[in-house]
Amino acid sequence: MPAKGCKSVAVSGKRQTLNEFVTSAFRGNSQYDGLDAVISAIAEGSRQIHLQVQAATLADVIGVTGETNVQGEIVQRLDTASSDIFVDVLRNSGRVAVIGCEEIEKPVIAGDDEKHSYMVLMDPLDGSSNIDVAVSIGSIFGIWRRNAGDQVTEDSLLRPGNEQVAAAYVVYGSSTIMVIATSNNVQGFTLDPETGSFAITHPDLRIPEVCPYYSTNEGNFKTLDESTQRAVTALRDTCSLRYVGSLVADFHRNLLKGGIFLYPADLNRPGGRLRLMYEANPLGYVAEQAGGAASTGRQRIMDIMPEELHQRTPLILGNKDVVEKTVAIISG
Ligand code: AHM
Ligand code: MG
Repeated sequence: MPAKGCKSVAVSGKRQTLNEFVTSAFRGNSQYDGLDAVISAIAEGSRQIHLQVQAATLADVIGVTGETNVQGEIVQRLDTASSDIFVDVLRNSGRVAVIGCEEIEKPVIAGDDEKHSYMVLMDPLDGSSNIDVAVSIGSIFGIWRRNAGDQVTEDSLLRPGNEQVAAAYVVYGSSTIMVIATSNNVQGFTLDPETGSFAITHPDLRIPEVCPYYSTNEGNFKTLDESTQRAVTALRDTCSLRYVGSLVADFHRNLLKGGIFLYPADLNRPGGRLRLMYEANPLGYVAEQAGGAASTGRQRIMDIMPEELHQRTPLILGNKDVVEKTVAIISG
């Protein structure tokens, strides 16, 4: 209930809801058959996580679990809760055959009859270092179609980003926003906390042609090779720095305002820091469908043939022209 004197704000009004959107965009379209159930499941999981994020300190979900995940990183309680929630809702959608997750070493096989026609790779809680300091965090999803008739195995997920049929992310920030991309189509929805449903607020997103911002961890500058240092120096001359430290929040900011995100390879992380399958591929897909680009500095992210579920990659992501100029300097 709102505090005395505060009016509750219903944001959805007469806007198209996410349910209406997925029903009209995907249902009855054989290319996207069943995708409405997958997206609705993600929306339901995000709604639950939004509530936990809002009440994090009070609900005792902040803190470490005492375990390390498959990346050797400290697992926050909210990481585990988010992973459990999304595995549950995706499994219950009845349309997902297999789930790959940052927090789970092996793929989770959810079903293999022909209705289970999608494969989802996810970072259920991106930006873990920002959980306990009330800074934006998020969830990221790449969605592939399963080859009809193929048996579902642990290797089924090892497919390149260019075969994704959709991708989505959620930012839990000053508001909770879900962005969904399919071929040449990127739509943003905001959660109405009053009703628990998402309503369209950012239709037909395109990354701006201007690129006023760059986002990178400047603290790593001295560990970059010489050509990457030159690329970052060039960005310093033309852009302002904005770095949240949650990939999904940095990317979302750049998608709305114009910008480029870089987590290149460096001396300490020769293979890069971020994960190919559930960070770079999905956000690379969203960027490309919105007119942007994603590269390792040598190769288009979408063209990488994955070798393992949790592999890392350098990532340069955002405004197409500026990504291309940056890649030219790095590889030049
Ligand atoms: P996480 O998925 O465990 O949260 O880690 C990934 C995060 C990204 O969100 C962010 O871009 C990056 O790590 C920040 O790394 P750094 O602290 O080295 O700048
Ligand atoms: Mg992450």
